[in-house]
Amino acid sequence: MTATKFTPRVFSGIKPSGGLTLGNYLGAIKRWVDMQGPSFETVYCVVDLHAITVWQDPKDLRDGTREVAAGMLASGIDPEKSILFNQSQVPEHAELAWIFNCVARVGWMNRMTQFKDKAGSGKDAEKASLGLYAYPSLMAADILLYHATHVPVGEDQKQHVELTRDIAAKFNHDFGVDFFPLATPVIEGPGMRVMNLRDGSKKMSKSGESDMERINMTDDADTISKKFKKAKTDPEPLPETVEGLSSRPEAKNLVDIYAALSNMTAEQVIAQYPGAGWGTFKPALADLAVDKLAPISTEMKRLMADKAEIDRLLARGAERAREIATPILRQTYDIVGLLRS
Ligand code: AQP
Repeated sequence: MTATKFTPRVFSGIKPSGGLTLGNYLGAIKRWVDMQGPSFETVYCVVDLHAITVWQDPKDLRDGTREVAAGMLASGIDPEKSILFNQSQVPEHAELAWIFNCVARVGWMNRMTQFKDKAGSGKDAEKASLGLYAYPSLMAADILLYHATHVPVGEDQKQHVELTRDIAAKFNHDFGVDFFPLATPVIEGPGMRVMNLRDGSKKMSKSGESDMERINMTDDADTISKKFKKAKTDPEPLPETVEGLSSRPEAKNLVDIYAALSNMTAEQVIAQYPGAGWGTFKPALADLAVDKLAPISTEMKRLMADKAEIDRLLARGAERAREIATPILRQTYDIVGLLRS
């Protein structure tokens, strides 16, 4: 089955498990903004039910939900062009996730690398929540509840979108229907895997241990400059060609960040700074990042000052989301044979 009989529709989300990072911006939000337009219906979600798969302080969770929504709005998500809401206000997500828990196989979940990364192994993994283990099934529900055909995500989420396709295919096969589309992951460009500034082998995360390892969307200009200045690199200057970045993860990361922020390719960045030392490149990168992020963080602060307005926008977005989600869940119940009397 192809996705062609379905309305071209984009779904993607971000967990409010901390402040937004440059990784979330380049890997997700920046591209979500670009996908708004006549080619797709766009549905964007603050996935608070995913956040609680690890402990969240309730007040921080509420604030974080509003902050992530403010970050999306400040970056250019237009609540008129897109449906923007928080997941828990559309209970159909959790209901469809239960059905998918009964479709997905334990063996599939056991292969998910993000669970292994987050839960550790052995006794540590046993202490992880059942929700963290089942997370990919909820993510499949998020996507398929809207019959989404395209899912723009960072590279770390590729495996979960592939699992979503497996769940859709198994559901369709088990019930002999052509009901759920096989959604396509949209993963392209140099910002798809922004790495930790202190360790180029790990991705930049909101919940990483040290604040110095990430750029937060709310960091001020001095903090951004300091973090790039202290970012780990090797002693060599930038190479003359992009091939020279292989086996140099930290250097590659800084070049990729520059490329993603300036809408250039890594090749173009290297052509602009061939053989440059870090004393030249790091300040140029910091200036570029400040230039791009400062207007967003200023707008985020303005939006965050009016919580009632953010809440109003999210409630309106949830109403619009339910207009799509409710009939799809009802049809799913009918297909499965759950009686609606
Ligand atoms: N470092 C990254 N590079 C590129 N894309 C990234 N994304 C996250 N980190 C990077 C993309 O951002 C979207 C939302 O991700 P999420 O917040 O739902 O979950 P996550 O991937 O688990 O993000 P974090 O920052 O690592 O959160 P914590 O630390 O709380 O687990 C996704 O499209 C993701 O690919």
